[in-house]
Amino acid sequence: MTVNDLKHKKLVAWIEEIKALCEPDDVVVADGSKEQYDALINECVDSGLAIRLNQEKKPGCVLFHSDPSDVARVEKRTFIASEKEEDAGPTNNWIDPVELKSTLKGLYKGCMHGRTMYVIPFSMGPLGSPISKIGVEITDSAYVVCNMMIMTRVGVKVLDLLGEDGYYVPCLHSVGKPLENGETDGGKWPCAPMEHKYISQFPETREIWSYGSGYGGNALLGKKCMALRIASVLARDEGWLAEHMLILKITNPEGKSKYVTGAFPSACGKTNLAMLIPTIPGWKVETIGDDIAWMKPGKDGRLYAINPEAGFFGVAPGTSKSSNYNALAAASKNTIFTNVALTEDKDVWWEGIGYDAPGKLIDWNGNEWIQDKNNKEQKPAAHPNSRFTAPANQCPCIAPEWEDPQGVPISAILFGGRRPSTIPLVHMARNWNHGVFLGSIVGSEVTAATLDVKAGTIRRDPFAMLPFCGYNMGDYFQHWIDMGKDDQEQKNLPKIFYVNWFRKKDGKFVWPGYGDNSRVLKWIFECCDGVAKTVDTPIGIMPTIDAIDRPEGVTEEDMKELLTVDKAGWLKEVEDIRTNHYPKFGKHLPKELAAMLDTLEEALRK
Ligand code: GTP
Ligand code: SPV
Ligand code: MN
Repeated sequence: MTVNDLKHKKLVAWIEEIKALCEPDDVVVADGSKEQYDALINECVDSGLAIRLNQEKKPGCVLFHSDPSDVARVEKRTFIASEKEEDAGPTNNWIDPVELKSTLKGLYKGCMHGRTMYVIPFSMGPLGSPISKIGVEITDSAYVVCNMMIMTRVGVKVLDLLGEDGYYVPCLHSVGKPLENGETDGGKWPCAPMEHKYISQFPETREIWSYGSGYGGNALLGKKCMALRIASVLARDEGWLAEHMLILKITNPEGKSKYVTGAFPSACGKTNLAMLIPTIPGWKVETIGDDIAWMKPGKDGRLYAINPEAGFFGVAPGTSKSSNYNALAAASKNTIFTNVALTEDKDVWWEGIGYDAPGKLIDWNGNEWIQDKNNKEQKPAAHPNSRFTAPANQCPCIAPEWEDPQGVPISAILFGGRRPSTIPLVHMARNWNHGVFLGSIVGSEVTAATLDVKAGTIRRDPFAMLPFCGYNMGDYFQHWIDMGKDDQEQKNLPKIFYVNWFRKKDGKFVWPGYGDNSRVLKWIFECCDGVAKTVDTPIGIMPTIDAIDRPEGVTEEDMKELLTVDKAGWLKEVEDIRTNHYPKFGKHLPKELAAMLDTLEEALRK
């Protein structure tokens, strides 16, 4: 498809403008067809950028190895370019939009030399749903086009919906590596050096300009840039919520179902929870989404959620038959792998796949790699943030209603992170505002999903949205408070919980996690029905010690540790929030949250 086939005048004008700026060799429109996808993948294979995997073991699958400098989101190079710095708030990087556009135009000038410019019309959310939004990404990366074809709904149907004058969010992307006449990438992943990478959001004009990276959330602009950073701004203005949340459906042995969303920071277990196989008999979990939820109030006062994505961009390491059977099944065909290791028979392997490396591997850097289990210092064969891009409809546990344009009604919202101490396995907020308080204080160990912040350190990541909120985080807290102003007691709004699967003792996880998290989901289910065994504590409502069935290997002693309020630890928490976290927001911090902190401290000191 070419630009001549397009009927949308404004879109055509934008494409011409970008073409004149970036100077590509040619322009191709993504029509969403399998033929086009296959042809693009073939090009990547022929040019040496991708390796076709063993078609018996992994039909329709390929493997890409990125540049070693381009392996995850780059938070220090991510910008919210609002007109006023205050509107970006204390947690975002800010550059004046006029200045940033001028810098970027300098970089974009001629940046697509020797490359094809692709135009990708895409829908976040089921086509035509009242909750969905349309975007158009311009990119010079075939890898990005193929990933977008899995992660979003792409092509002619979207153009039909747009018509001649429909609204779309313009998303501009370049890997930032122009080619000289006759030069090729020579099988090397193209990207720009760190200081030239810019992942820019312009919240007032609702534009995305990304430069210099070809990886994940930096480059697949429908995902974090549009469905979270720009969408969070739209959500604030239009009265809904755009969140970094999984959506699951849970059904009890009597056949009664509820829908639950959960916000955990990157690489903290959303995909795993969304697809878990319960270890308690008779219970069933199905998936609606694994990373992003858009929630809108319905006429009945309940919150209805859709998954704006159409695929999973999931963390590979740690994914095994026993930890996440469903993710493996979803990624068993028609999947793009990035930065995992390659076996001799052209299959994939990664740390935590559930079996030893079968012979000699090629690691994610392209080097020979032989497993040495005695060498604790051995570098991993797969990058810790290596990923699979798999179509959601290939997931065996995808819920039949996952594309319902109306969304699904949410009963519970979970917050959580990786906390080796202090935070118990689960507690429930007393009311909506208390739940917002819990979301606002979430802390977590940083993971490999972020390139430029040291992994392992604990940082506050409110609502798991720290890198994804498109405006002042204090105003975002206020927006959450406002969403609950008429329903504090949560007659219709979801109940809110704080969970922690990551408590450690002697360096080992105390709670087995994964499928056993269903035991906690069961208690949450019972809380929603008002039939759970609960006890009131200074931090909120908790399960009694016998309310949650103990999994194998968890002693009564462990359970006590998981479910006791660590008063000293929580007082340290309060202190940190009071001195380091909340003051950042200044007058933007809702007074309700400051009051919640006082109430918590009083209760802990009693
Ligand atoms: P993003 O895609 O980056 O947003 O990550 P995510 O939140 O979807 O995380 P994911 O489910 O991919 O899990 C990340 C890592 O945490 C994987 O290595 C998992 O094996 C591990 N993990 C997930 N759930 C649990 C759990 O319940 N317990 C423990 N110990 N590890 C878990
Ligand atoms: C995350 O980091 O939260 C992800 C991966 O889901 S990325 O799409 O790269 O943002
Ligand atoms: Mn994520």
